Amino acid sequence: MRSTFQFGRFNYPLQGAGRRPRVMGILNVTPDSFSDGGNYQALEFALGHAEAMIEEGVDIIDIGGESTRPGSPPVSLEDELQRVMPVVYALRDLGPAISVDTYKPQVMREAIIAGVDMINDINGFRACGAIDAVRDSDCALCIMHMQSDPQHMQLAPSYADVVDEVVAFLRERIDALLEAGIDPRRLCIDPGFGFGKTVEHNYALLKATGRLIEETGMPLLAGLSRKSMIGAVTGKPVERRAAGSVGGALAAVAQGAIIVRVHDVADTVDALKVWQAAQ
Ligand code: 7PJ
Repeated sequence: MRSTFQFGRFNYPLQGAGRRPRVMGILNVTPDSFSDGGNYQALEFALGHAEAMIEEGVDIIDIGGESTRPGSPPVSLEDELQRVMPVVYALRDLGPAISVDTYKPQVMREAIIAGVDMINDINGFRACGAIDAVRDSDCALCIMHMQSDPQHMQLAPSYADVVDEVVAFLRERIDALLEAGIDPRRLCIDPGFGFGKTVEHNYALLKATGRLIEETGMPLLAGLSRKSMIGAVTGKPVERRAAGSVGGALAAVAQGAIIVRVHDVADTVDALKVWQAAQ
């Protein structure tokens, strides 16, 4: 494993005394059924949520303008930019690192101009123009594995060997980014829990966290917060999955994950402090 993770304005040690797991808080900027759908209301809500996460000790805020839950319809470029960019500009200088969750090259470009520290792409920078959009910057790049696409991925997930196939996919994407001249210190991987995977596939990947890191040589980000893999084990509905999600985050970190992407920032920060104190 290499020694640092270049994260835009930040530089995370991956070895030695400076190494510690980082908490990425999820900030969805999607107008929902109980608001009137107005952008202003969505912005106000998002900024309030971000302030709360900052108070709770979040390291990174991951801003997303498109729901990628199974079966979700895509969002237009214009709508995504109008949702995400005002939030990026409002949060950029408040302390935490800023990540944008997008697979659209034009959103990546705008976010990088605004100075974000990470582009988090559930599509693994496979869109035409995605690699060009991120090449000439110093932001971190999260390469996530997904089988199929958000509208179809949970219909019939199928693998001969899920760990082998995810490793092969991630290696191929890492090579594509490196061939474009991107500094390997900017890259991290993510197995993409819930993205074209059954509960069994998800746990096979979680158990293989150490192998994924070793076989790609990359730091790993784990996003399992409140997902169906947590509900399947606890029997809890999505609004009562915080403790189960903290358990999953600890399992990932104990096997070497450096970033956990979560909804429940305060609980995860506390759990990781105790875990870190026991190392
Ligand atoms: C993930 C993500 C994840 C990364 C979402 C949800 C679905 N980005 N974006 N990893 N999940 N890197 O949060 O339930 O697991 S959206």
